[in-house]
Amino acid sequence: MLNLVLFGPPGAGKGTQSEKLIEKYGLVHLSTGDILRGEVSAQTELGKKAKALMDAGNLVPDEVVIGMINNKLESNPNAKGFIFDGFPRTSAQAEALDKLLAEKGTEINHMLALQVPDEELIKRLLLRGKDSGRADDANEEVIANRIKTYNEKTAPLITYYTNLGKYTAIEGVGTIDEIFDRLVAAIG
Ligand code: B4P
Repeated sequence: MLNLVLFGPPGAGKGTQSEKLIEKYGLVHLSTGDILRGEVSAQTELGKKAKALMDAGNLVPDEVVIGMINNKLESNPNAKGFIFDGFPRTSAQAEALDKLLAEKGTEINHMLALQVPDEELIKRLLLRGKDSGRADDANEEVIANRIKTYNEKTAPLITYYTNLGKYTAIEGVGTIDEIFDRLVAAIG
């Protein structure tokens, strides 16, 4: 199996590059952001609770996203591998993911971290906010909170994966194809 964590701050291009990686490697795409937005549009109980947190640029509780990932792993028993996009975002999520994969006799192979300066992230997200309908892309204060949350809660996972010998930094500025080529070279 090939299991990849695609990592990076909000707007780094995780969703964009995941689309290309799943096509090349035939992996199952698990985006916690997409799953949560699906729950919000279906107006489920979970979606109603998640909406306010997401709109403000805060993280949804660990137990909620870990449960979602567990369900998706269970419902794809024959997958060639998974691409985790936007997950894990906290140490508790990273530890839970390792445990879930170990129970299935597999593990994360690479954590690929897209590196993009804050000014570029803000520019990309505001641009998408013009027509995405996403409240969390629409104003600079919320974007600033998402970047702050990333720095406080998510960036420490770089140390977690470095200690496991799985971390690779990828330059995340350039054309989408240039960045994709860098990811493919790192996967090897
Ligand atoms: P996500 O959906 O994960 O959102 P993201 O960080 O904005 O996405 P991404 O980095 O994928 O950006 P994209 O490729 O689309 O999370 C949203 C919210 O959900 C979180 O704030 C949180 O509330 C909640 N959530 C999700 N996962 C969670 C978890 N595990 N735990 C707790 N809460 C969780 O790219 C952005 C824009 O840049 C696009 O418009 C794209 O076209 C553009 N772009 C991409 N590559 C480019 C390039 N090379 N050059 C120029 N523009 C580029």
